[in-house]
Amino acid sequence: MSDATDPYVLAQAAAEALLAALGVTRLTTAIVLGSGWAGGAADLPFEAEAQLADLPGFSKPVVAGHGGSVRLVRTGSGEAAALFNGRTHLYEGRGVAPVVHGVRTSAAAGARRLILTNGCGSVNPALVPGQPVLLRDHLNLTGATPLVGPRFIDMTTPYAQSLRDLAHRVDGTLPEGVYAQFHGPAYETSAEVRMAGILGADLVGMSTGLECIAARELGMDVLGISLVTNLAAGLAPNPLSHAEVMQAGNEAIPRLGSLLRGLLDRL
Ligand code: 8IG
Repeated sequence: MSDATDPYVLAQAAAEALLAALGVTRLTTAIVLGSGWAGGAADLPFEAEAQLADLPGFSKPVVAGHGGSVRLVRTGSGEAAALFNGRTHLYEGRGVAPVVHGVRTSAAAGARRLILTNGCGSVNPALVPGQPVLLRDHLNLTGATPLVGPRFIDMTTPYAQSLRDLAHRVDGTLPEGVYAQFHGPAYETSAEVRMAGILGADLVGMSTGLECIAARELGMDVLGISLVTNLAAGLAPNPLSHAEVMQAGNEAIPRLGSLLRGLLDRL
């Protein structure tokens, strides 16, 4: 593979551009905001902002409600954290490398921890719309992987216990669940939702798992938090709509805001 197309080399170039745009020399933390999370993060004070489309290897997100910027925010101990508003999804058809480019860029910029958030459907009737859920594990049902070649990384504990403990200290009521990543963009059939439940999933979505794999390869500690925005297909009386997803996000804004603030404060 030539340097020009090596995703790790591209991430290094993007990291240099990102650090220059944000005016810092390194990051310690990256946070990716998924569907429904932007409102919760809107009030976090930030010191600088860059447009993703201006950085090597990034393109503008295509979904309404998925922004295209990255902000510099501070942890409680004053460390630099990059807050990515929006992500590239596998269903956009650009391949896996663009899906994990933000993760690799963050790692190349020094980040050792990654907080991945998403909006998702619930397969578990106890997890209702508006509920944030910590990921305990995931099922990668995409048939894809960001890793190429003999990169036999350990995935026994994809989501760091230390970061889950931290999140439980922020909010002692947070449940944990297993997230199944589907390729999308179609939502699941009722049979696929039943399948996911039988396989051990509590949540279904279209992100996060592949990014977690890319982060683990680079030694990052990962925290995954899903916002349940809808009951998975077949569990609700009405068909799924993107409007319902946005509405659940809007109603959860205060809770997601204090969760993000509480996590950052403790880092
Ligand atoms: I937001 O019900 C959101 N994203 N696969 N299924 C899948 N992805 C989702 C869902 C859902 N809700």
